[in-house]
Amino acid sequence: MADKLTKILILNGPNLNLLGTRQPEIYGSTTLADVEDMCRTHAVKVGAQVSFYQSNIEGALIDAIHAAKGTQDGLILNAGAYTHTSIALMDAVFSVELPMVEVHLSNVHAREEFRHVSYISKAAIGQLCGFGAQGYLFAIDALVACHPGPQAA
Ligand code: CA2
Repeated sequence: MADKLTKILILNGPNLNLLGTRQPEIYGSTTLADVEDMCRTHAVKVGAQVSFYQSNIEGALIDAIHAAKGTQDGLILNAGAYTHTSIALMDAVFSVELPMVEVHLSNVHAREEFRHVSYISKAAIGQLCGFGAQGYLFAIDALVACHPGPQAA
């Protein structure tokens, strides 16, 4: 039973530790701890096992992506502002050859032009944005749907 679970690492980048404390009109009033609780609850329902990592440091996020190879079935990545700048994070995702879903709380395409560019998207199986914290739950569903079960092996 345990090996049927889709193991997902949920990564959050710079400033997302401040979620729920400022700019609620853009990012909502849910804290990162709340988001993690929502993901844990949802994961149990859909057959996933989730773990979490947040860092404000680009290299630390890259190390976490590298460490996911061979231990995780997929990644969910909200790279924060690194989304729009980081070729290094994009390369890290390509290097581990794991399905990755890009998530943003806000609809980045309806915001400033510099947020319309995403290096992360080039390495993603898909992008979810504008759904607030719910986007992480949709991303879990997407990875569970992509993960080949025993019947597909
Ligand atoms: O919408 C998203 O999830 C973003 O990834 C959030 C990033 C932003 O740079 C991206 O363009 C879109 C910013 C995260 C900042 O989070 C804060 C949360 C609360 C208070 C202040 C910042």
